[in-house]
Amino acid sequence: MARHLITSAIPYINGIKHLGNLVGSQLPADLSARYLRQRGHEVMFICATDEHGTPAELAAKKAGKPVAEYCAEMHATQAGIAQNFGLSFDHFGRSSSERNHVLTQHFAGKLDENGYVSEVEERQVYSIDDGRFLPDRYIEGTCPNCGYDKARGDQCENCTKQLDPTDLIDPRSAISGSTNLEVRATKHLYLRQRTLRPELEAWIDSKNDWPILTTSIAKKWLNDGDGLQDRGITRDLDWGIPVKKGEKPWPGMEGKVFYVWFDAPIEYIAGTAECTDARGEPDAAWRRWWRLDEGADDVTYTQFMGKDNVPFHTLSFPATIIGSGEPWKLVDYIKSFNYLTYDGGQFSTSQGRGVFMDQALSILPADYWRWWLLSHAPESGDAEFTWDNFQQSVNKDLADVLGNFVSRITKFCRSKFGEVVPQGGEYGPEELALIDAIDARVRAYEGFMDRMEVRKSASELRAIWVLGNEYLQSAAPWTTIKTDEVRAAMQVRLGLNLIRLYAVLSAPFIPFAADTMLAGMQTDDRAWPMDARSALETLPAGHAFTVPEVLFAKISDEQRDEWQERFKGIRT
Ligand code: B3M
Ligand code: ZN
Repeated sequence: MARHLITSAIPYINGIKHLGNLVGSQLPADLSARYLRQRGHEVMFICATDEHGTPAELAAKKAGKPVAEYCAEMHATQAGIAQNFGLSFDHFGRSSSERNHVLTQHFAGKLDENGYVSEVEERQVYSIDDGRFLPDRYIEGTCPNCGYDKARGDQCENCTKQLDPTDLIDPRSAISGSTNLEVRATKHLYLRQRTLRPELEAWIDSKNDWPILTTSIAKKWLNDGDGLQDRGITRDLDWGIPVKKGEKPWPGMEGKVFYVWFDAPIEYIAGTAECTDARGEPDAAWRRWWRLDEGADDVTYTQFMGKDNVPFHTLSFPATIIGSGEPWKLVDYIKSFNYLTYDGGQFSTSQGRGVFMDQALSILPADYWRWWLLSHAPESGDAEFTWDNFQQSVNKDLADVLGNFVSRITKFCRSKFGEVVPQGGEYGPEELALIDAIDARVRAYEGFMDRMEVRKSASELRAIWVLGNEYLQSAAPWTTIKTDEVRAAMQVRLGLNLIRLYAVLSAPFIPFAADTMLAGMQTDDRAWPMDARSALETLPAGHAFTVPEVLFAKISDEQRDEWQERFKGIRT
């Protein structure tokens, strides 16, 4: 048994996330957490809402609510949706928590003590028409690196380059569109990432097992132009974590807050610290997940995120950790994802183009989405959601292959032997061949799951379902029973045990259907199969079961067309 710390990139608070956000971080992180728990490991799975910065302020303003109240409500909303999607966080925290305030100020204080913070008299963009300094992402303009004309002041989403607003060509306010901008002087703290470059480079170079996507982005920005840039870590905003050196005031920084990207990853740690144990007591042992001097050296830490988040997790956050000079755990493996596109274009939060998490659950149960999203995860390149593809995948994989298997075997047994597992005779060559094939595929499935190869895991799982269907088709107990009732009973016993085995293997992908299957088989034996032969003897002759409800309903052409129309854009 090993210990696994898993974090998902923490979603911004300003609104409900779309399926592209979900598949790029929270969902694959959940897949991994569920799998590792099932394999008997100790798992700490942390997510949270990312609550600071101007997006939160503006969204609250739009909703006509004080920002703290808006964030509290939206956190509850996001937490509820996450739960309905089966996201099995051990804790879903908030970056605005008291704990994160303290930890963020602590890190800033340590970085300063160690000489990694400098005060910079900065010229910053002030919007005269908006009456405020414009935070980075609320200045739009042309990217100096790639020429994209809607680059934001913090990052170009086209080429992923981290930017400073003053880098932009032809800047304008993204709040009002006004170009009536001027540059005013203000003082800010900078994290001297440049100084930490040798340590960061050595650390990144030591990670030769990371996905190419992660490493290539990390190296690109490590070696960008004249090298890694120092980053501003404070902002002129009201909402955020007040700038302090540990518990002490920071002279000259009164009224300023830390930059959202400085405090957000620290919430991974704060979120763990906010965890409560089974009795609802704070978990005093959280430090054993994070402090190398308190037991975290045997923790494997994996982060999940979309590719635009990679620079912050390979450079900025590690710079915070390393620069603190304290023995905090660094990430071991970063699983990053490309983008999911929607029906020939992008998901768009502002235009409501695509399917958002709440809408998805209002039309179909979570497992339908989980299965499609994970089996099409944008791992090696971008992936595209189309309603056609979704319909096919659900109807074939879930309804025809898995659902049909469960329904045929249980209904046949009920009609011939009643709702109990029949005895039957010994396995024949067909059954032994099936058992061998399952063993081989389960080992392959474990290999892909261990390496977090999401798509390959899904197709291996599907192949395991197919084995059962093919067996059932050729064994044909409905024919066997006419001449050899004992043999037919054995075939059915094997089939019922396969249902339990499928529930166990499929649970990381489709946890709700897995529960239904186990409930039908009237067992809670979720033991991972060490060898298929004994795993398929879990339900003995005489064990009662019930025929489960239809596991997966097919998506009709009418539904497909209606949904395609409904989600095409301009959400109100
Ligand atoms: N909230 C961006 C995003 O959701 C940001 C991630 C923070 S991870 C510490 O894509
Ligand atoms: Zn660019």
